[in-house]
Amino acid sequence: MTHQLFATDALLPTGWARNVLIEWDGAGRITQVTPGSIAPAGVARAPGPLLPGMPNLHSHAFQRAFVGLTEYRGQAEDSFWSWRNLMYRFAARITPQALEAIATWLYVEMLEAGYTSVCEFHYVHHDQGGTPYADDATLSLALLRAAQNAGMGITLLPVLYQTSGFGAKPPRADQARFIRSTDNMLSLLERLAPVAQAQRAGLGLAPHSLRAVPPDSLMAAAQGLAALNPQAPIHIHIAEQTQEVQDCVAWSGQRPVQWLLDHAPVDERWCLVHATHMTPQEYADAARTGAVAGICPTTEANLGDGIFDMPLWLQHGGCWGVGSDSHACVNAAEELLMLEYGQRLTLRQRNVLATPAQPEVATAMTLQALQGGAQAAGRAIAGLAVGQQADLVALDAQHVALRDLPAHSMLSAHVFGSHRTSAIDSVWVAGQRRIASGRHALHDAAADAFVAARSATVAPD
Ligand code: NGQ
Ligand code: ZN
Repeated sequence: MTHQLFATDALLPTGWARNVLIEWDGAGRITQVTPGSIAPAGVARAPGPLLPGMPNLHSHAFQRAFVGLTEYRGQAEDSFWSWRNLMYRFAARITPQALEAIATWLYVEMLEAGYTSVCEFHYVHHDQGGTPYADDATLSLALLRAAQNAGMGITLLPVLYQTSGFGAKPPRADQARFIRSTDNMLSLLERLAPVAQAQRAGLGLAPHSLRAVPPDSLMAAAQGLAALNPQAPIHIHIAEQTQEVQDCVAWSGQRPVQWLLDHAPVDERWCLVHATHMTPQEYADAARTGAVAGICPTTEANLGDGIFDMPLWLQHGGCWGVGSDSHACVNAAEELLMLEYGQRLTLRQRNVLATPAQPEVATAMTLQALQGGAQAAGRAIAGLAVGQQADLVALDAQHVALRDLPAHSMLSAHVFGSHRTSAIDSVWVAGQRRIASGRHALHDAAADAFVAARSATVAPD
């Protein structure tokens, strides 16, 4: 059966087009995109500009539950590392039920905010004592169920975590829930593969970082994954903090990105999350591999990481996408805003990420983040084109912030306007409408379950 949607303005991979008829099949795959059409009688019409759904390329779902609870000074100089100690305390308390409730609400929020797919970088594997659950895949399955419940597209990336620092330092006690051997990880992936396939989820692997995965394990895991699926995505945290760059140099004589490029088969399957601290040579070499730079602007700001040099990355032809990571903010538009503002503040310029083809910054960023996000997800979610999944976001052209503006300015107003109410009206994932009039059908129930799960998780011992 064919489904149709007509949009007066739609953002196609090549830019804005008028009077676009989009058609998709029963599996939610786009079969036709026809600009310059005449709306068929009775066809469903988008209530405003139609955008491609944005992939969120980096999420640790459980972290949504303690937003607001680490924003106080705990020592003379707080840092990423002091935040991490607090974060581990929450990670230690998560139960399977709480994780499912937190992730379900998070994915509802994401859908309402314009994300249609998420890469879940999932590392809390075992029970609170660090013992595997009777079903070793318990927490992975909780995340897949949450995505299924919310109707969110997902690429699950179970995380390999083995050490607490470079040079195979043994894990800390508060990392016990994360630890798996490489063989055990590959068995988990085999166990998850049919489940993921049944819900059309992607499945890949995330070696957590060079701090957490020794070289032998990294190579064995990458080989094992390729044997299961040669196209499967591989995501890694790479150079987020200057401390880890220094530690990597002390260990190997090389910086993390340089080390990774010299020792691992980095290519288009890879997503380098927080490649924040690179030399100009590393920018050039990493971009050339075709790997995606995973940028998490609001989390990187929240954690005091640093600013990615996007003009330099683009100059070398690098691709990129955005993630909401710790979920200090869950809003695709605000991630783009923060990214552009970081560049403006650094360079003291305006409209830094505009391109000659797309002078409107919000349009240029949306299309680029879409391509990189889809590549990192390893799924056919690269926008309004035949063969891609019908992941669609319709803005509300009657929203006061948008009304009577040209379509491309509506997207700019949406991204740069920070309105009190969202200008997103409808969202479809694989052709199924999940958001109508700005709301998900599970909004209230999922919010209540989230609040209960948060209270149970953050309650003092
Ligand atoms: C994470 N988050 O895995 O949740 C990490 C903190 C680490 C970010 N890197 C843990 N933003 O890097 O050791
Ligand atoms: Zn992360």
